[in-house]
Order: sequence, then C-alpha cells, then structure tokens
Amino acid sequence: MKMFFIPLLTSMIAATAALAAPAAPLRIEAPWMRALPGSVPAGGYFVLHNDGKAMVTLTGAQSPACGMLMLHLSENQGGMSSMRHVDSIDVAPGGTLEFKQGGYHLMCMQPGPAIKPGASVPVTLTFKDGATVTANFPVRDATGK
Ligand SMILES: [Cu+2]
Repeated sequence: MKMFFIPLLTSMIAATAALAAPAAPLRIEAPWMRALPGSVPAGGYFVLHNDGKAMVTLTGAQSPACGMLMLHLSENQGGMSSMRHVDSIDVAPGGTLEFKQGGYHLMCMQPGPAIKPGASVPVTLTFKDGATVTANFPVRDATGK
C-alpha cells in the first residue's frame, strides 16, 4: 500500500505547485506612451506575447490617465495616411502582437495631466474571454525620448 501512495502524494504536490504559480499566458513588453504637445491624443505602443495555448482576442484598453483609450490602426493608402478604430485583434497561441508607430497603436483620446514625459501610467488591456493584463507605460516625448 505504501508503495502505491507515495507516487500519488508526489503528483498531488506537483499539481498544487502548478496551481500556486500559474504561467502568465499574456505578457506586455516594451510599453510606452508618446505624449504630444497640447491636448493632441497620445499614442501607446507595446509588444503583447501570448504564451498560452489558446487564441486570445484583444478587445479594448483602459487607463485612468486617458479618458477613452482606443485600439487604432494606421494605414497608408495611395500616400494618404489615416487611422481607424479596430474592435478586436486576434493573437495566436505562441504569437505576438506589436503596437508601433505606423501600425496598431493605442490612442489616448483625452490625455490627462499624468501624460507627461518622465511619468508612467497604468494601462489595462482587456480580452474577449474577460482576461486582463496591466502594465505601467513610461511616458516619452514626441521624439520617443
Ligand atoms: Cu490613432
């Protein structure tokens, strides 16, 4: 009987350890906000890693520093650059999603006083399944410094 119970106990301990330290399936890397002079909307950039085994769908973003924070996509068609709102962006398992100048970006529509170079502001990304991931976004000036 003892020979039988020891391996069982070991596997139970292993399962408990796995629960105590869940792998973080979503990671934000290299976040930053680009503050522009005046009340011009600020852009937000980052790289999102989906380390999980399932597709995730980014559906929104929020920050107490921004009023409305939107998901935008910059496009260049026939030499005309424009941006549009996007409702959702899928990120494949093991995939990454890059928000960068000239592509997907966060648009901080009403930048508050916290959006100034040298500060940092929390941004929460929200997903279709209810998951959220929050990171502090350092604020840089228009040149990215
Ligand atoms: Cu925009």
